[in-house]
Amino acid sequence: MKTVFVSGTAGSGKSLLSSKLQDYYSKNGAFAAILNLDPGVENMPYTCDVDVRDHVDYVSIMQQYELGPNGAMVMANDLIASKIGDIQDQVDQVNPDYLIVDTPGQIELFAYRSSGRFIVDNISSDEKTNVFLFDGSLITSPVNFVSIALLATSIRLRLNLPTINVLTKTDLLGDKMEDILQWSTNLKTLENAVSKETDGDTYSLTTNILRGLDMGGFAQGLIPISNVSGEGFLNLEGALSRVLNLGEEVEN
Ligand SMILES: Nc1nc2c(ncn2[C@@H]2O[C@H](COP(=O)(O)OP(=O)(O)O)[C@@H](O)[C@H]2O)c(=O)[nH]1
Ligand SMILES: [Mg+2]
Repeated sequence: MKTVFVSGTAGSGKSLLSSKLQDYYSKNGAFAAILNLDPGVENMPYTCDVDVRDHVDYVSIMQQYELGPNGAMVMANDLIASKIGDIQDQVDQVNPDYLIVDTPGQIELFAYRSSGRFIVDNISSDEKTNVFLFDGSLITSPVNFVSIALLATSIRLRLNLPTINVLTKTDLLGDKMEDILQWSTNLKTLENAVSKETDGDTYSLTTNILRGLDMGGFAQGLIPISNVSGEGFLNLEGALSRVLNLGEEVEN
C-alpha cells in the first residue's frame, strides 16, 4: 500500500482533491481508499472507507468535558492518535493499493501537535508522500505567495515526508496563474514582484525568507490543478508516481 496525505489550509480543496484522486486511481484500475482524519467534518464529497468519526465523537467531547470548539478539536485530534491501532486494523481490512488521507480542516492541529506526526509515522505503508495545496484563491499578491510557501515548507519540515506542492482552483485564476507559476520556479521573478509591492522591513524579511526557501529546494514548481475542470490531474499523477512508484504507471 502507498499512502498520500493531502494537506493545506482550510478550504484549499483537500476533501475535493481526495475524492478526485480516488476517482482517478479507480479509472486507472487501482484500488484507492480514503481515510478521513477530520473529526469535525459534517459533509464530504466522497464515501469514506475509514472514518475517524467512528472512533472519536467531537460533539460528545465538547459536551462531556465542557470544552469550546477549539479545545474539543485539540482533544479529538489527540484521541485519534490513541486509536491508531484500530484505524490501522480498518485500513488493513480495506487493503487498498493507495490510501488517500484527507487531513483535518485546521492544519495547525494536524501538523504541529505531536498527534499528527504520530499518525503520519505510524500508518504502516510501503511509501508515503504529502501533497500540499496552495489555495489559488488566497494568492492575491507576491508577498501572500511567499507566506504560503513558507507554510508549505514548515509543514514539510514538520511531517518529514516528501512533498508535492500543488496550486488548486486554477479555474478561478485567469491571467494570474502564469505569474504564480513563474514565481514558483524562478525566485528572481518573485523577488522582483515583491520589490514592486513592498519596501523596507517587509521587503527585506520577504527576500530573506525567499533565499532560505530557495536553499531548501522550494523552487521546483507548483503543479496547477482544478478539482472542478480536472485540469492538471495527469501531471499530478505523474508526480505522485515518481515519488510512490519510482516513475512506473499506476500500480495495482
Ligand atoms: N472553483 C474551484 N473550487 C474548488 C476547487 N477545489 C475545491 N473547491 C471548492 O472549495 C471549497 C472547499 O473545498 P474542500 O475540498 O472542502 O476544502 P478543504 O477544507 O481543504 O477540505 C468547496 O466549496 C469546494 O467545492 C477547485 O479546484 N476549483
Ligand atoms: Mg476538508
